[in-house]
Amino acid sequence: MTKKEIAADHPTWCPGCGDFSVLALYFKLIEKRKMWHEKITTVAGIGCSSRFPYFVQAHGAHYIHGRALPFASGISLSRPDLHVFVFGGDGDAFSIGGNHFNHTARKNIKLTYCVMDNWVYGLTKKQTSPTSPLGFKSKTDQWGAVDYPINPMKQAISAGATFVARTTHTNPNHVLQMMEAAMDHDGFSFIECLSECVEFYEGAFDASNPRKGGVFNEVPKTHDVTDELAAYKLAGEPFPGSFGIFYKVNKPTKNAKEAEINKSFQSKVTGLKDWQILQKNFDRMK
Ligand SMILES: Cc1ncc(C[n+]2csc(CCOP(=O)(O)OP(=O)(O)O)c2C)c(N)n1
Ligand code: SF4
Ligand SMILES: [Mg+2]
Repeated sequence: MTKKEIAADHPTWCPGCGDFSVLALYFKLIEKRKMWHEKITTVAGIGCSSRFPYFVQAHGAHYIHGRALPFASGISLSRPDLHVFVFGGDGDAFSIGGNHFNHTARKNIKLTYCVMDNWVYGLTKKQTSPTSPLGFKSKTDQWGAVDYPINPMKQAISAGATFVARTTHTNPNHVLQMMEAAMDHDGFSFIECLSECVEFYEGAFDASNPRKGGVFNEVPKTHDVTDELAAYKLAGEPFPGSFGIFYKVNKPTKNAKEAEINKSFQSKVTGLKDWQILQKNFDRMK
């Protein structure tokens, strides 16, 4: 597929929004990997960033706020031939969807979750999000945020995600690199992508952008991506921290485990029609 074939509606984001960059690189990924239309699944919750599936001409769903991951898990478990991509914001992922984030990570469901973190609720016009830094003035914290922000990288690692990476929309090559590596990972792959909200949090990530006088440091080459403690330490660096793959390990996925159960069960029901198998299950539950 080419970008021309895969682009749908014109994105409704504000001019200059970081989310444009993530979408452009998703198109690039699809082009580069020569993915077929019917093999692309793009799922999102609610938020500016979650409007993502509208702009992709392929299968996808703009689902309920914070519930993109359970919906995407169902697709991933029932359609092993698809790669499932989930896009969303920091509010969608870590506020209302915080519990699903932890559980999808620990279950190691094969999908790629890219959180476009802008440190604010953009769609609803500037409320404090779980990643807003202390002191951030918003409509919900007019004197400045008092709650300690969460650290998405630490949270992903401790929840059991098997691929954890960090990137920023101002470095397109790096975003693409992270998306490719995430897609190739057999398990739950999580990317925190800093994506500036130019409307409600302008300049939030300048310190990570060399064009704005900041620094973009890649994860040191000596870093062992299988070392959980080292990954956790990287995640604890003060902003702007490091960018790249913090953690990556191979563990059996829920997909593989369920496929195994299905295979062994199928031998017990050979010759039966689907509805008879279902009936058997209902009878068992009586
Ligand atoms: C159940 C429910 N609660 C609240 C809302 C209102 N709401 C819509 S988007 C959003 C937060 C969006 O923030 P984020 O996920 O960070 O996305 P962004 O717009 O910043 O990309 C909220 C609170 C909703 N749509 N549904
Ligand atoms: S409000 Fe912010 S996050 Fe939403 S489209 Fe505009 S710049 Fe992007
Ligand atoms: Mg946000």
